[in-house]
Amino acid sequence: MSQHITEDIAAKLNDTFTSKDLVTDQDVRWCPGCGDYSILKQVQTVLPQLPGKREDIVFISGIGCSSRFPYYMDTFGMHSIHGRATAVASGLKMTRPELNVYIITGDGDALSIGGNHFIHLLRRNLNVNILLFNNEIYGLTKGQYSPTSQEGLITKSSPLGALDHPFNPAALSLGADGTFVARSMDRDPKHLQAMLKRTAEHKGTSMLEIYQNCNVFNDGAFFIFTDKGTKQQETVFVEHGQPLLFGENHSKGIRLQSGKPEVVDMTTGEFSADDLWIHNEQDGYKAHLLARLFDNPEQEGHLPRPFGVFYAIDRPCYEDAVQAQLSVATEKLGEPNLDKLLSGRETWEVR
Ligand SMILES: Cc1ncc(C[n+]2csc(CCOP(=O)(O)OP(=O)(O)O)c2C)c(N)n1
Ligand code: SF4
Repeated sequence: MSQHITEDIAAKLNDTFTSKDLVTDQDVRWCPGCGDYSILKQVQTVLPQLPGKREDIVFISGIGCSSRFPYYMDTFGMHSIHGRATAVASGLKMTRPELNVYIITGDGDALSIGGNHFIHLLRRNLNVNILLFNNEIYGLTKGQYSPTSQEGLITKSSPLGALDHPFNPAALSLGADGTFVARSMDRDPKHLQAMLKRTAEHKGTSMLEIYQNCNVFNDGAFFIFTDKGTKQQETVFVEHGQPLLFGENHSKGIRLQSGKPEVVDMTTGEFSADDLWIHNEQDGYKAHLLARLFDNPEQEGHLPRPFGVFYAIDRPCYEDAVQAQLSVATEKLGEPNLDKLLSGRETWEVR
């Protein structure tokens, strides 16, 4: 009886934790004012609200300022190698599918040196969460341009302006057949928390791109989307089943005319919500269109930048398929026997 009580209490303790339990004793080494602080705070706020034990959470990162994240989370974690958090997380998830695995990566880490691993993880659809901190710069190595830097950006490695055409991480993820693609920002804690919850709930690879201000090497890259003065005009927050409305008091809408997005004025009475593009997270074609609303916000006639869950569909996860295949093979051939395999009929002698 007393043993039962102890076990019950232990189970309860394991299941219950607060944000404070996730804070480590490490000195946080990000620059004061870095957007990473907000992301850390929102993750620490959201995780205790989700099902699952703290002991089952693992944060795996690559290399970069953002990749210091596991040091600041009192969970299991690993600061791995540049661009390879995806590979390490895949291996872990294959062998311990019950774990709740997060990949923390930067735009340089994920899309430059880790680009190949990134797309293959999305196509395989392992059940892991990617938090891609996009600051459009290499922060840790002191300000070289990255694969998401805007054309013409003056950096230490592009003193005359970057010539590269930038990646659009959401479009890239959809192109790699990702099953969950979303975007949020460091300076909107409420939205970021909501997106973190959706990311965690999705079974399959979730890719959450988070616009993150690097106030030292690329300050203000996203201010047009985050500042009170411009945010309403420059962003559209998409929600499943809801029309695409934006601007002050939802004064503007987006409709699709022959498959092309077009901004309409909602104040004249000419258009109602029924005329607008209704967001459907399961519509892959429209998700691609949404991800492509990626104009330069400085240009005349540009479309607002979308935030929210662009796409969320179910597709079997890789680790489940592997387990199923192993079960069939074991049923057919019996339990694997490594000794037998090694001492099979074909032998070699090394002299
Ligand atoms: C194999 C290898 N190549 C290059 C580097 C140098 N390096 C360290 S972090 C980094 C880029 C990090 O940029 P990003 O992923 O955008 O992260 P941030 O620091 O901006 O968070 C580079 C190139 C390295 N550590 N290892
Ligand atoms: S260099 Fe930029 S990304 Fe890195 S900690 Fe400083 S502000 Fe943050």
